[in-house]
Amino acid sequence: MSDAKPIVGIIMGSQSDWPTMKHAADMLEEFGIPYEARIVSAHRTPARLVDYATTARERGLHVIIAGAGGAAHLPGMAAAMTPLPVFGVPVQSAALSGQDSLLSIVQMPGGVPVGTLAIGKAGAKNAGILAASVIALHDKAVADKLDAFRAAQTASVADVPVDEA
Ligand code: RP5
Repeated sequence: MSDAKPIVGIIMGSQSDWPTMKHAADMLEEFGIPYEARIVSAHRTPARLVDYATTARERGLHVIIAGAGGAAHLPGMAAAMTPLPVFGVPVQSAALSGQDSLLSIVQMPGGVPVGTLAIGKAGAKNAGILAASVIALHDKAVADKLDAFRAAQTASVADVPVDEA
């Protein structure tokens, strides 16, 4: 994590979410975007959530990535308290494999949007890339890195499949 002032906030409901949410952080690192990562639980630390979300914009954040599992209220509650774009990552749960997390996050009532990603690692990775896309609108260095990332990804795809051992 760099010492620069964070412009993306990654929040998660529990320490147990970090192995998933780290994939968002990894993408932000790749694009050179300063971020912060915090445990903020809608259920266990509601006052921390209110403080985090209500001060996010004035502290200089541009985007919030929020990951939670199970009865995953964190992204929606954060979105209720900040005008910043909030991207929600459904963390894979033990009981219902993250389908509970997904439905909890995606079914926001009209008027309070949460951009909802896929369950688990892919969702966290894409949340990081999506946050970079937002930052890239006004940051040429990030835009160039994002273009390079996409070009490398495209170049990595073979034309013809091969037998694998
Ligand atoms: C949610 O409950 C968290 O986001 C986490 O995904 C899930 C389980 O949390 P722990 O019991 O592992 O702390 O609030």
